Amino acid sequence: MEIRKEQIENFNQKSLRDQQENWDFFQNQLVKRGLDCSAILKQIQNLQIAIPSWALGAGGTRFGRFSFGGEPCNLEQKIDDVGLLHALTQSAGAISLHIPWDIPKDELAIKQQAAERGILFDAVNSNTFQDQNKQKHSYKFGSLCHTNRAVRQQAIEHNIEVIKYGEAIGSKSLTVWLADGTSFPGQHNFRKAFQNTQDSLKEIYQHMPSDWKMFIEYKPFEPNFYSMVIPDWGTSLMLAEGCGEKAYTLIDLGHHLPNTNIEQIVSILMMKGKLGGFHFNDSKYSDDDLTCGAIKPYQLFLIFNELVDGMEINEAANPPLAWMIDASHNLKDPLEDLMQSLEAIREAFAKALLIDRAALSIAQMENDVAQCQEIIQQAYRTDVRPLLVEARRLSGGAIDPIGFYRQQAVRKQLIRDRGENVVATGL
Ligand SMILES: [Mn+2]
Repeated sequence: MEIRKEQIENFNQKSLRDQQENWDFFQNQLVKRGLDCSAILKQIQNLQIAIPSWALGAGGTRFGRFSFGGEPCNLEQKIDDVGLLHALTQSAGAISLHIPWDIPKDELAIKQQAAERGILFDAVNSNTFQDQNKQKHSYKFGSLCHTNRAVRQQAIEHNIEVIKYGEAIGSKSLTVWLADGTSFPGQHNFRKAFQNTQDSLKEIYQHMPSDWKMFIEYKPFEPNFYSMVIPDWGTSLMLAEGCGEKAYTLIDLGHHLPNTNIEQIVSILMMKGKLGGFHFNDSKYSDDDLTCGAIKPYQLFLIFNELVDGMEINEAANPPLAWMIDASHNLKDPLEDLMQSLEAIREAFAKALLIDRAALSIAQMENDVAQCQEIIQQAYRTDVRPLLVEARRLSGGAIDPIGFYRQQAVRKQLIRDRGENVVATGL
């Protein structure tokens, strides 16, 4: 289904006056602080977050999966869903494909369908963490790190194939996440596993077009519980540097041990020009894949503080980042959940843009610790919702996307069109 512009405009009518009042009040606050409203508004409008093709259906846990009804069961329907999200929020202008779950069959038609909805193709993701039908060698004991050269070669060739699919649809980057690791001490020779992985990545890297980037994602544990070949940002950075200048580290918020200072990692990687991409989600314990901002919104803001700092101060060093939501939806309607995530990301970004960086720098130089906190929290405590709504409204989106979605009973229509018992591809 498609949402027409007039539908959104009609829906917005009833809250236009309230929004105007809120926006006037907000603008006054910003002017008093000496901030440039129109520049900030533009930055919010320009922030586009990719939706992964595997996040549009119900996610499962290893104990079970509960379907929703109306889930997209092919790539075309997934692009439709992202189109719907983008029409309402004006901030989901990209989709990230997972191969082989979502192989484009008719690339031209897929590209055209996406273009009509204002959707670009973000990074393509390879999958060597499960075995596919008719696959010759198993990844049970690893892929790019495997002790057997033939298994490594098969995994390398899969990644090269993913690059080819990506090229055909206009992607410009490859994300590699490996489940490779061990669950028992002694199972691996750590050095050999690392070296095999480095050599395999180098070979994949050689097959990337010159305007492509490779993102290397890390994770401390799971599915393996004793060691992972790429457990942390340091290892990812070493591998990226070993490959070359087009290889970067990718941070997934859920891929850290509890209480890791992720914002510090962001800061240092950006200083080195080696932060390539970002996967957003939230968690209480580990890789919980919950809605962004649902558990630790202050941490998300502090991360954006460093991202904004890195983008503004260090613009030349670090290339533009690839943003993506990497969450899973076990309880909520995936589309509503994604709208909540998009809004939490925009909120953290907007608040980070309000930080008085010149004053913060002075307070830091003077070691005025209380003042540093005052400056940071002054921005954090600002209610930026009128700004988020205004940016979305000006771009043609809904003042209240979830309100629109519910009023129009979109999920009901999707169930009517696609059926109650359909299951999206993915985990
Ligand atoms: Mn991820």
